[in-house]
Amino acid sequence: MPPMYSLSCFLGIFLATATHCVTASSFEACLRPQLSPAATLITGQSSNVAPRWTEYKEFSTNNVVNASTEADVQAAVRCANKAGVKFFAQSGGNAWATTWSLGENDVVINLRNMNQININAARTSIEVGGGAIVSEVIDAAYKKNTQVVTPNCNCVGIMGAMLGAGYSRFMGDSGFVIDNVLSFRVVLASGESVTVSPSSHPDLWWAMRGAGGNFGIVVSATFKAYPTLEAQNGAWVGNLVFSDEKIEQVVSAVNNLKLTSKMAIFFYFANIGAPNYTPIFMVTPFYLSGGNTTAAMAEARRAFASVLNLGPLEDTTTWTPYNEVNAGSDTFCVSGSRKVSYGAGLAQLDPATWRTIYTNYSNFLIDNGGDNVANSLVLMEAYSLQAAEENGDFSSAYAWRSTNRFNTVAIAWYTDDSLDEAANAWAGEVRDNWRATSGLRSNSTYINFAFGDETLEDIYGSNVPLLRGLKTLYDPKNKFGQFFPLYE
Ligand SMILES: Cc1cc2nc3c(=O)[nH]c(=O)nc-3n(C[C@H](O)[C@H](O)[C@H](O)COP(=O)(O)OP(=O)(O)OC[C@H]3O[C@@H](n4cnc5c(N)ncnc54)[C@H](O)[C@@H]3O)c2cc1C
Ligand SMILES: *[C@@H]1O[C@H](CO)[C@@H](O)[C@H](O)[C@H]1NC(C)=O
Ligand SMILES: *[C@@H]1O[C@H](CO)[C@@H](O)[C@H](O)[C@H]1NC(C)=O
Ligand SMILES: *[C@@H]1O[C@H](CO)[C@@H](O)[C@H](O)[C@H]1NC(C)=O
Ligand SMILES: CC(=O)N[C@H]1CO[C@H](CO)[C@@H](O)[C@@H]1O
Repeated sequence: MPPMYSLSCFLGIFLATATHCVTASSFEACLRPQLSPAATLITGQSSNVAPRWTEYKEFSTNNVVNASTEADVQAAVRCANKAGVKFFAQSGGNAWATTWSLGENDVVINLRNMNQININAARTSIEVGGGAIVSEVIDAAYKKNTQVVTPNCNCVGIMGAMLGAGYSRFMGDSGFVIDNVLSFRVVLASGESVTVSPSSHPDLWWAMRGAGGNFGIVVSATFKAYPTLEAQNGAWVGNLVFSDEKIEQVVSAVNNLKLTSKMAIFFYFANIGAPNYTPIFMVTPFYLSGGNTTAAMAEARRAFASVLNLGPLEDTTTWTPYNEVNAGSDTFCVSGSRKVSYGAGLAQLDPATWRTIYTNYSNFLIDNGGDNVANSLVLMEAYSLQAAEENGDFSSAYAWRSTNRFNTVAIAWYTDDSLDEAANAWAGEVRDNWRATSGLRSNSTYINFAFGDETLEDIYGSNVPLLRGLKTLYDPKNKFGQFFPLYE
């Protein structure tokens, strides 16, 4: 083999003439004999896994390992290390940040088929495979009349969300997804597997719950589950459509709303399409109600009276079973297209800022031909942080547990890459607007909502030095270097 080949592989340069790089084929030769019967290694240019949520800055690798067992994941990590190629663990495929540096010869370890779910007899704990997504966990829990704290969109990978914190409308009584995990099995950078829990590798237990992408691959995890009755396994949820004239009043009411443990509230600017592309202003309240009864509905409406009293044009709120609560956001889950997404955390909602954002969003739609960017949207989410705060700011590496009362994201959604510049300009300006009136001392952004250009302090806060120390201990060569890496 000419030395040129291995050098180009090392540099990650794509050579059209080289059918197989030395490093790539040595990865294959190393891994194939070790894979379990149900696992597959897919190589070549058509080997990309199913489209990721966004194609913007999407990576493309020629090696995908469909892992099936913990040993498959260990072997993939060890062989990648041996061959000198980078690897990336994927479960739901939704992360939108632009921090990747994967090349053609690198490896995706696809965990998606490791989606086994076991609920214990008491229905108080659930063991979940490293590639399971939200809908799979909810469907299993619903059948057993129990509830699990999961993200609000069916397509999201449980572990992908959990490693950053995991916001959920069900979190008011029990905290983030990271507050509900009991232990996890992790493959480290060396290929060694360990159990991580409060009593086993407590340093990783702290670090992985907030900065998890830097330390290991979770092959399974056990979470708390909350038994309930079928008739009570659900929530009051729906859409309130407001006239845009009420933006200031509604924003102010949401800002002043005290979110008790059963409550959550989102609002959106979305596009209703041709001919005017006038944005719609929609609010989606959520109340963890005690079933489909008149009394429970009245309790939910009382909790949101300050918003409901502002007179929505449309109100579709209704009791919804647990396994259908996320259905309203299924359109948000659709993969493919370019989705340039800039997020920010806020301590307050400033009505004038939201007016500016509404106007600029409207202009963005019109200036870019409406239909070309039709699914673009602006989103605000507010959760009850009651239980999360009780656990204390230092209980995990997630730095913004009690400071980010609101999480926001502006998403430019389109297919034509000639719109990249306009998309970044618009969504970036929305983020500037949010940051300027956030009420926070720093630009504190939830890792899973961040764009990718943030500083490490924006993401990890004052935990950066401690996390870097642990990174040196567990991953000195920065093998887990694809998602907001603590080292360049
Ligand atoms: C439609 C949509 C809805 C969302 N809703 C919510 C929400 O309600 N609450 C919330 O908190 N966030 C939400 N998010 C953000 C979400 O948490 C992030 O996009 C998250 O990174 C997605 O994880 P994934 O497994 O789907 O994606 P992936 O791209 O597969 O993974 C994300 C990151 O986690 C790593 N990773 C994935 N699985 C593992 C594993 N088993 N072990 C180690 N590393 C792993 C990957 O390497 C990558 O760095 C949403 C995002 C989208 C697109
Ligand atoms: C690999 O797994 C994905 C699911 O993530 C599946 O769609 C694909 O068909 C699998 N490929 C092979 C060759 O098994
Ligand atoms: C809730 O109760 C109302 C009134 O009894 C009924 O019309 C509706 O179908 C019920 N909803 C669900 C999801 O069961
Ligand atoms: C926050 O980000 C804005 C740009 O969006 C920047 O001007 C400002 O200096 C940043 N604030 C801090 C404290 O770094
Ligand atoms: C790009 C764009 O339209 N920006 C505008 C957003 O709104 C503010 C306030 O109205 C204007 O000053 C910006 O020019």
